[in-house]
Amino acid sequence: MSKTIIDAAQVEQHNATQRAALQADYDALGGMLSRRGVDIDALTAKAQGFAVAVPSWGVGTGGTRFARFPGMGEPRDVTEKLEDCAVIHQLTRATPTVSLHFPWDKPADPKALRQQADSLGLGFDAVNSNTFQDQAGQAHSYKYGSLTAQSQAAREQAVAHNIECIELGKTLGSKGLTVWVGDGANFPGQHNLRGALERYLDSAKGIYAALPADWLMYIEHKLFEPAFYCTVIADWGTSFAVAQQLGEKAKCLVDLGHHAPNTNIEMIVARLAQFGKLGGFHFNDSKYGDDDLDSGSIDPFQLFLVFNELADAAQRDGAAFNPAYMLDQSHNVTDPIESLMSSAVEVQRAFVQAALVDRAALAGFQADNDALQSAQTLKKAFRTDVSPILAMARLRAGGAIDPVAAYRASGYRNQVAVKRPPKAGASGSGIV
Ligand code: PSV
Ligand code: MN
Repeated sequence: MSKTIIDAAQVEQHNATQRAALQADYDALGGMLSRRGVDIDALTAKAQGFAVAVPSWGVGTGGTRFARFPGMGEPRDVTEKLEDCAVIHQLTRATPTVSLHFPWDKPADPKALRQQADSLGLGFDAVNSNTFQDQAGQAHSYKYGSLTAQSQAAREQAVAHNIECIELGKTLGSKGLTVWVGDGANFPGQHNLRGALERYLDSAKGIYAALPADWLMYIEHKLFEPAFYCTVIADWGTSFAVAQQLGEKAKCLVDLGHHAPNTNIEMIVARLAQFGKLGGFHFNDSKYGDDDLDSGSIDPFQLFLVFNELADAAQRDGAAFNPAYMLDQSHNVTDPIESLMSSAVEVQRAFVQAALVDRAALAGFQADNDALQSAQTLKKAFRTDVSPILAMARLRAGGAIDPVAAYRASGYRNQVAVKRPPKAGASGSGIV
């Protein structure tokens, strides 16, 4: 039995105050769904099987390019980050893994970190490399790129860092490496567009060669920022071409914020799934660009449509279809634990709503060219308030009926604020 950070009796006390109301809501929804031929308990069991990884960097206040306003009791190192991640999983029961970012989270003793995670009932999802920043004492700067740099020494250093991430990940029990580079150009003519991608491919092959047999390499694309004229891996087409060139263990990672506004992301998801290259997601939401807002906070319908494609792919491809679900958010005005819990629940909500789509009816309407009823079939699932299913899934798995309320009632933030005094000079800018 893993250790709980918040006293289990406190969570139980919170649940006791809401249990009867939840049961009434659950029974009402169950009756409504049974008239649609849906067994609510089967759906709740499905919800219990859902999991999304928490980004270690999400439990601190991210900040923007302009400033960072730290919150109380922020984790000061990776062990404290794991404690916060354990709280998120304890209350939501939907986040059993953590995605680490190196060198931000480089542990002094990787084995000890794995033991800490084990004792908290956590595991590790994909590890992330960082060649978008220079680290203290680094021999070669990434100012003009990393995997695509003109400097061979900088490229080799970036490849070596990714291989080091794989080695750390192996000790931690991770099974994947996510590679995102900010490489690109700010001026037309600054890069030879083809030459930069050739250098990327050459470097990426060096990383790919170091992947263990049961690992995946996730290639994450991003439209712009920090490069503002062109980014080397800017879109899913480039990501797909790279993944094809590298081989079976290379797949594409879709960060929802890394597209132009109004891009049809669900179609990108469908395309990548069709050709066996959908590796996974960084879930978040956005209004303008890579805003890293809480999942489902701006466009929950888009999130649902993404999961609708995932449900379709799962039905077609069965167990072989198993993309990695991760959050990637930056919190500036909320308690990061509350935001991450809410986001995990929103992603799980989209997953359950997509499971409610009557796929046979939809296929029939599509075959009849009945556009209106096809759209209504999706809307019917999307409009169903599955909150009681999500709450019951948490309750049955030992979590909190209302994670944010239980978290606030626990006083966790105030307790860690005492244990974790702010570091001098901890404000400033940047996501770190
Ligand atoms: C880049 O914007 C990104 O989405 C990548 O996943 C990074 O690893 C992450 O954000 C953290 O900066
Ligand atoms: Mn990302």
